[in-house]
Amino acid sequence: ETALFPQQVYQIANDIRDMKIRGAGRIAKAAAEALKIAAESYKGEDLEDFKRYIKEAAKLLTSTRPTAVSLPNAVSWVLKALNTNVNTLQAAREAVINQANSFIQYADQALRKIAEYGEKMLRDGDTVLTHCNSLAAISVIVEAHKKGKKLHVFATETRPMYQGYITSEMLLKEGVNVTLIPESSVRQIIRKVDRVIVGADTVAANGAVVNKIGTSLIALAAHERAVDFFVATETFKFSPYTLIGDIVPIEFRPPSEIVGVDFLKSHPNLRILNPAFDVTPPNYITGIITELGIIPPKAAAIIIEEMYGRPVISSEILGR
Ligand code: RUB
Repeated sequence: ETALFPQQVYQIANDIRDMKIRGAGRIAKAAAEALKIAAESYKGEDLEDFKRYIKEAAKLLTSTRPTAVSLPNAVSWVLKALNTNVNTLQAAREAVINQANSFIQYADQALRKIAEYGEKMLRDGDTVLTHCNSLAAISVIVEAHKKGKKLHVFATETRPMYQGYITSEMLLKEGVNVTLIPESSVRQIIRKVDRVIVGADTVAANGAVVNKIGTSLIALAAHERAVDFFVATETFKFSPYTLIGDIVPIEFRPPSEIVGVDFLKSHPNLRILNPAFDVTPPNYITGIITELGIIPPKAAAIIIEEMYGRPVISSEILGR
């Protein structure tokens, strides 16, 4: 059987699943890129077949990881190309490629805006704590550093996959002072911290933020000492699905990420849970830094409505 998609498309899907490509923003951009590659290398000659093919590629990509809503949002953005009035294969192919490019461009611009707005939340001399590896959070820190603010950053290791190493390297490369800490030390370290800034995988309509496991414990520790807790995120991580009552699915990853295979084998009755994300309630969040401005978490539903429109209710139901 011959493969439906070019090898590169499967490669991107696998790299997202295996976390070689990771972080909600990067996953979204990679998915848009994959749809573009799929469109470019479509070999058939039929418009309807092309539409099915692109939707199949969309399904492959969104099935890779469940939690970050940036993934289905990016894919929907590109699939809009098929809803517009495209009557020929050539037009449909071009529309998909254009939509993919526009998403990637939007994502890059959004990060620059987030850096520009978020930078103002950090003051000269601040000690900042961040968790996991978020490009949005890092761009804020780096922008403040470039503006000449002297910062010190605590980066959590982020067990079990140690994304804190990536964060530390990125910040060191930009000349920012970094101290790596285990996340279990956060309640001890928080007394030295002026601001917490993290990224998001999904923002729910009620303003709750889903991010790397451990984020909500950090928020709790920050709340206890009234330390400002910011979330930096593009609006394509806001979930339109939560506005109509859907729950954000939390990804559980394999036990082998937590313990060695030998230990697992020698304790067959030991159960291991490895949730990859948790939920931070809105009242623990000072502000959400987006490319549209810095909003209180309670305004999340307004952003969702602005981006995706209100859920449609037929006039019949409304009785008008
Ligand atoms: C990554 C993670 C990041 C967000 C935001 O989890 O939780 O904080 O995705 O990142 P994982 P960004 O490593 O499991 O993908 O701001 O880069 O989108």
